[in-house]
Amino acid sequence: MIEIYGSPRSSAGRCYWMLEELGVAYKSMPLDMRAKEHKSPEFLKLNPNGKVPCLKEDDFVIWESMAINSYLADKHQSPLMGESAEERGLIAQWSYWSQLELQKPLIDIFIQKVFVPEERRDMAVIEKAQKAAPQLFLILDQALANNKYIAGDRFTVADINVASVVAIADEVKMDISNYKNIQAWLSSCKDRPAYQKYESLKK
Ligand SMILES: N[C@@H](CCC(=O)N[C@@H](CS)C(=O)NCC(=O)O)C(=O)O
Repeated sequence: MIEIYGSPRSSAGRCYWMLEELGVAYKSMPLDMRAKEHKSPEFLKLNPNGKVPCLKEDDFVIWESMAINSYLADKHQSPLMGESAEERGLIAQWSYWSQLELQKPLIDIFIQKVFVPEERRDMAVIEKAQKAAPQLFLILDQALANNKYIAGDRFTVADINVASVVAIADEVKMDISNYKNIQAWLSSCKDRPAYQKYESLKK
């Protein structure tokens, strides 16, 4: 049985979405982050980084949310993994890009706004991130001008990965409504029953 550590509200969320897309059985293993269960010796044996998500399936353990998603799609021989070397290349390209480029400014703002008390907030960090984000959203918007989905005309694991990073904009109240192609793509992702199931798990 697949065990997924971390709540659907965390970086594990994209893995819950993936599991729902695949329709496979799994067990949710939420950790009490306030009680630092993610730093417990038992959990550090699974993920030495002390972070969620982490997935355990029998004796196999894997961490890093996007690697987990690729593993799941591959293991279950899902077309979401990509059907050609080119499609798989683009899926990797956009997944890496979303974590290494787009997520950085969004998380910088998130940390300042959610974890740093107002009087200690570093406005320079927020301003730098707010300046960097539009260029990145423009790159994504332009890519979606000709493609219905991230890697072409089919929904793939790249859409799960990238949409879950784009969703951070909402959490930090960044207005991205003027990126029309992103909005159209997001709404087709959100129409998916698996996405709706995953959203319901957050409640
Ligand atoms: N790159 C990792 C990031 C994981 C991550 O930062 N998870 C956060 C929760 S959203 C966490 O566990 N933080 C606890 C900590 O850093 O101590 C992934 O995508 O899996």
